[in-house]
Amino acid sequence: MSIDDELRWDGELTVTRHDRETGTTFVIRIDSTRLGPASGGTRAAHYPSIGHALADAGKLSGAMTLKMAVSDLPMGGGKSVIALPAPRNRIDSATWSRILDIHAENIDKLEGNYWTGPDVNTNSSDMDQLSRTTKYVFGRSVDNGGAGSSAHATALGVFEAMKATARRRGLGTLDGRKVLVQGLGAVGGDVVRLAAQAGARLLVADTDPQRLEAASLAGHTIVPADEVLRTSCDLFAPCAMGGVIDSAAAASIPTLAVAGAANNILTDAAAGEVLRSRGVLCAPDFVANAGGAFHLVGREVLGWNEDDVVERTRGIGRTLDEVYSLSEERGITTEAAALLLARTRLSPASTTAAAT
Ligand code: NAD
Ligand code: PPY
Repeated sequence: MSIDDELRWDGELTVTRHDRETGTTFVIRIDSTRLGPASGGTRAAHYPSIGHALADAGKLSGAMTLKMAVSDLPMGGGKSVIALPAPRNRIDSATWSRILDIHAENIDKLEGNYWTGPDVNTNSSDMDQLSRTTKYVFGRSVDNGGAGSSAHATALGVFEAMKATARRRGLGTLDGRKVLVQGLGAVGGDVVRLAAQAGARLLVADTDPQRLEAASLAGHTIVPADEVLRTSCDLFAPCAMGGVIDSAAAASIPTLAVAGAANNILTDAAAGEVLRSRGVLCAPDFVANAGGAFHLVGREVLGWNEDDVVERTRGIGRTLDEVYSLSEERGITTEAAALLLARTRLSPASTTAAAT
């Protein structure tokens, strides 16, 4: 993955900064401000190279543009990646605090063209700290005047996506269906709870033994993390990381449907084509996981209350129905159909953009 290739990205802006003292590289990518200020969370991770960090920020910010557009939210797409010198759990609190302060300075210099929020390895208390330096932050803790964690809303939206996808695939309700959830974190843990309440038989995988133990105590079946793509189920819900289904996995994964929280579940369009050719119905992630965006932007920009967030998040099932109908009518993948819907709103002729 070369930096030259990654810098030939055609989004609106890439900002990078390196902090020698902590060995951290900061990336902010603004993919689009067509519908409003760019927005998307801050992800902190240890990457193999700066090229990988740039690539991740680029793909994630593109997904945010599509998520905002398809969800009819007046925001653009952006994302921050903090490339750490070591995995997050090996960064001490003083170092982490310095990293957050530098990140906040970078965001502030963008003067509101980019608004951040929580993502993998950042949470509401990190947003609280960022907000001491910059105001362009969603998802501060409720005590600190913010909307708090977006995970519940995201999980509710994913649950709606699972139900709509199972129904459209001819599986009926989730009752009695085998649902495999990969990742039992803030979102996946809640998805498991909702699916179990709906009568699903849960198979679960995580790399964290404590999370597995809790799931086992709750009566769910544990699947080893490296067996996930070979485990038979009715519906697979990736709720850990992106890039889980490439063309090879798409050709063999023993499931009838896919709907999860992770951003960029498919590595590329070809993986979507392979799933389609096998009749595996896949919910585009930027539609399915928009509940968090409804929560953060709805509460902090649009003045919604919790009921409004729930109502809009439940609408994810209807948006997916629209996507699935379009995909059937045009004979295209569900991802391509969702892109069409998003791009209609992003097109210069659309009158729904904030700028018009
Ligand atoms: P999290 O960090 O709380 O949980 C992730 C879980 O996945 C952890 O329990 C981790 O141990 C597990 N995991 C990591 N690698 C794994 C592997 N190889 N196999 C199985 N489990 C593995 O994160 P989260 O907030 O629950 O988010 C989950 C996903 O949903 C992320 O990809 C995130 O980008 C996406 N997402 C989250 C939100 C939100 O509101 N939190 C919104 C949109 C999208
Ligand atoms: C995501 O949904 O992937 C996020 O990054 C969360 C988010 C959503 C909207 C604004 C800021 C962060």
